[in-house]
Amino acid sequence: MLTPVLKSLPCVERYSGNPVLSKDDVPYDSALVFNAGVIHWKGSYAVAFRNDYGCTQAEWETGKRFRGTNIGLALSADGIHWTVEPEPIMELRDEEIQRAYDPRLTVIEDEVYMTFAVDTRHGLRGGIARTKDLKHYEVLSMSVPDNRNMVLFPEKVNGMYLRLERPMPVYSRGRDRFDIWISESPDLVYWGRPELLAAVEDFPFANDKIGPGAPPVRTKGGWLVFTHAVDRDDSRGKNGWEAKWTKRYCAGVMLLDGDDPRKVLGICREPLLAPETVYETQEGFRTNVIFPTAAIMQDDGTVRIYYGASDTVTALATAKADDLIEACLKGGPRGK
Ligand code: BMA
Repeated sequence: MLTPVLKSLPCVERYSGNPVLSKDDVPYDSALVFNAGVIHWKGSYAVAFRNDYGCTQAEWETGKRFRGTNIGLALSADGIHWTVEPEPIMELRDEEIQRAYDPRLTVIEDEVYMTFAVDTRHGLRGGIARTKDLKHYEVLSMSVPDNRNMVLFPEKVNGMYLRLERPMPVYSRGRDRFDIWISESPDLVYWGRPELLAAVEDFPFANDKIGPGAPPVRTKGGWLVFTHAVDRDDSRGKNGWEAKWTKRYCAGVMLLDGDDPRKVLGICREPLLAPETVYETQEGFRTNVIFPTAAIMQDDGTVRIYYGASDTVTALATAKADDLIEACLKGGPRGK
């Protein structure tokens, strides 16, 4: 177990059948199936997942590496049991772009959007695309480098689209110290009025970086925002396939004002989910990674939280929205 020992909030329950999606469900070349966007749309659940392919753990140990990354699509009546489409839906690769990954899905005014990270020869960029059928995507915008982990709000606020994003300022903050920003757009193409929303220091269990995880969820208490929050300890050694993996990713949660999402009402000061189970701490490509990428409110006030576990499989946990709101309010707003 990594130190300091971190524990998940008692109000969060992992689904006993985890993982809900893995390479065994995928009918094409697949090794790691994780960091997946999920929506409930037109009466069924849809998941767009990251699929790294072309290398097993045994092959990795002989020096082989993944051949590529694509994005797959699966549909489900219950959000738990999935049928994966026969072919991947997206793979971006050309002279400039190396790969697109970590898709998040959002429905805004009945249109479906995907945000995704893009590795390019000139830096990491955040993309936004629109789809009519979940299978074909029109790219609307790509940020300047280095920016990653973009999520869209499912509603416009004061006529503007809103996004959370995570730029990576490498000169000004000493070492990795990456925070969550909010910005707005009239058309999802031109983005402006950026403002710092929450910083690493606001999450006491992180010392490295935070990032928006799932597109925000509206509740009667405000917007719930699920984040990842990373602590790094360079004395940590082998945690997964690589010789050294020194970071631990927990899930965090914060609450934004329902009318003015630029206002943070509270930040939970403990991890929502810390790596604890076998599939989070023992098995997989990079262990001790919990990377939330989707959250869906159920009719009974429960929130389903989908997350990548160990960069290898997709898992599910649930919590009552009221308990999460209480945990955020207890933590209080961020200090200025
Ligand atoms: C981040 C991203 C995620 C990944 C995480 C842990 O920087 O690359 O896709 O889940 O690292 O490896």
